[in-house]
This record gives sequence, structure tokens and C-alpha cells, in this order.
Amino acid sequence: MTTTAPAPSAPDVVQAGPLGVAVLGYSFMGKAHSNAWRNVNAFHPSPQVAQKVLVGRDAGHVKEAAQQYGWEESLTDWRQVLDRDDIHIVDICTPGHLHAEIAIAALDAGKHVIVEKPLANTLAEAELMVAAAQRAQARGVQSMVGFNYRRVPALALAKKLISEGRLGEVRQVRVSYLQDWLADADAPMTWRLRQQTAGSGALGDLASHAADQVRYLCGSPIESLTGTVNTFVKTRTGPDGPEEVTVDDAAWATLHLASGAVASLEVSRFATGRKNSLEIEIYGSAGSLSFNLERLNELQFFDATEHAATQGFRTIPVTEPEHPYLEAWWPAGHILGWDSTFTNQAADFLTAIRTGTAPSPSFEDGLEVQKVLAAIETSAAQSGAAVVL
Ligand code: SOE
Repeated sequence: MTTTAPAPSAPDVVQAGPLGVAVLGYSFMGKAHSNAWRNVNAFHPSPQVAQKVLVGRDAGHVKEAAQQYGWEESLTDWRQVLDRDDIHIVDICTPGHLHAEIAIAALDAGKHVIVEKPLANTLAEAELMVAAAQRAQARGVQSMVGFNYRRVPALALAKKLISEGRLGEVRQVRVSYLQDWLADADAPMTWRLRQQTAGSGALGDLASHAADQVRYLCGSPIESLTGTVNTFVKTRTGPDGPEEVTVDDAAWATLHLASGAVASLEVSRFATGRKNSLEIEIYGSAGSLSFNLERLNELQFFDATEHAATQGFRTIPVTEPEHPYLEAWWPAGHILGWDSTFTNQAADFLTAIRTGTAPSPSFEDGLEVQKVLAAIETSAAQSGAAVVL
């Protein structure tokens, strides 16, 4: 008797020709993602996209933004893009409280979905999103969470060096992500300071990147942690007068990885003078790496296997075509900026869609980061007690 394996289900989505994109949200992240979709055709040869629709709540503002960022049209209702055959990719750059509803509806409608980090505002939402992503994946519909710093060439190189064993056994990691845009106590209320819309403060905004980098670079799950959070300015002026700040301004944690490595994490939007300082140091038995986003074309490498007389941290200028992502860009020595990481991210997502391979970081990765954020909050609420993830 012969058994026939079930035929793989045909993807619901078009795999040839330009892929139509809709971006939801047109402020900071919507602008960064729009710029990526505009540039990806020019720098990354294979996948072609068409900038179809920009969606936002304010008809006048979104129309203006759509014209400025190169979109064919603008809409105010995200549901309309789900009914359209010319939209293949939905890119969600809205405040966090809308991520789950939109992502699940879009995946169920057969659209490939990319969601800006953090994946969701709560663990429960993130779990529902993972379930929707798994249902969609079975139909060839892809999803990804936008941790764009995985697409910094120097950090992708760091990952490669660690994977190749150039650092030996990784034992210690220090990651800090410091900004100062809230240090002024008179800075106004925004959606990022309301738990209802943002989920959390520096945790979701910055610790999500930091925790993702720890998981990505070390290639190991985070098993347990202790943490604390703080809100320095408890009231801000909103549109209707004084309003309570319901999220953290800064957070700290010690993370224990399954590999045995230990990482310290510190994030803040109150670090006066630090504008966008993501610093990562990784110490292994055979070498160390150090990176600062404010010098994103450089990676510091200490090779402990070199002769002691000539040892020392040296700067690798990460601008060669041999380095990750850079063959698609400029000649050696011609540096990239923060915006290029989003273009690299768009290119990776498109390649995954074209080749039918699961993109990374997945919604599952987003969920794992969400667990870290929730555990830091739990630990903080229990006076720094250890929390197992
Ligand atoms: C704001 O703090 C922010 O834009 C984050 O939301 C981004 O993820 C980070 O890349 C830069 O800072």
C-alpha cells in the first residue's frame, strides 16, 4: 500500500510581481518604515514593492504624509486595506494597543504582516498574535516583528563572530539603551506615557530592543531575572490638563540565560545627554565585543587569543562589502545611518516572503521578549524578587 503525503497548502498570497504594501501609522515609526519601503527597491535588487497605501486617523495629516513619503494614496480605516487584492503586506506602526487586533485580522485575511516592536502591550495579546501567525504560516503567510537593530551590519557581524566561536564561551553581557527626551519634567504627555496605549514605558520602548539583542547575540533563552522600574516624573500636562504618567521612565534587570551567561540591562528615557545610546558589551572566554549605536558603523573587538604584547580592543570599520548587508549599499568606507537598518529589515522580510521561508525575528521571538518585559514588571512589583520565565 502506498501512502501519499498531503500536498502542502498553496499560499494565499501572490509570490511574483511587485508586492503591494500598506503602512499603518505615519508619525515617527511610520515615517521610518515608509522610508524603508521607498528605498528597498533601489538597494536590494530582488524584491520589488509598490508603496500602495498609508493609513492614519487624521485624513488631512495622513494625506499630506502619504504625498511626502511617496505613497500612492492614503486611507483612514485600516480595515479597508484587508479587502484589497493589491495589498500583500501590512506593516503596523501604530501605538501598541492596536497591534494585536490589526495583526490578527490582517494575518487571517492572508496578508503578510510586519509589526514594529514591541510585539504587543500585554503577554495575552502577544500569545494571540503568535497563534494567528502560526495559523497564517501554515498557509504560506509570513509575519515578523520589527527589531530593526538586528539589521545593523555591525551587530549582525557581532552575531556572526559569536556564532563562529570567536568569543569562546560568552559569560557576561552589559546592555544599556539610554535616551533623554523625557528628562525635562515639563515635556508634555504623549501616548507613550499612558499604559493604556503604550503598555509600558522605557520597558516596551527600549528594553524590548535590549532584551532582543541579548537573546539574538547570545543565541540562548533568558530563563530568569530580577528587575526594578522607576517613574521619576509622575504627572505631565496633557490636552485636558495634568495627567498621571502610568508607565515606567527607566528600568533595570539582571538576566540569567540558559547558556549560563548573565546580562545586566539598563534602559532610560531620563539619561540627560544620551540621545539614542544603545551600548552592548559581550565578554567571552576567548574575546570580547563592544558596540554603541551612536557609532553604528564600528564594532570593537578584543581577541584574547592574540599575543599578549599586541592585544587590545581594535575598531573594525563595518563598511566592507564582505560585512552583513553592505554589498547592497555603497563602496567600502561609505557609512550607513540608522534609517538603513529599516531598509535592511524590509529587504529581509521581502526575501522571506519570496522564498517562503519563515522570517526572523518571528512573533514567537516577540513573545519571548514580551515575557522578559512582563517578568521585569513582576519582579519590580515584588521588590526585586527573582522571576522564572
Ligand atoms: C523612541 O524612544 C524610539 O523611537 C523607539 O521607539 C525606537 O524603537 C528606537 O529605535 C529609537 O527610539
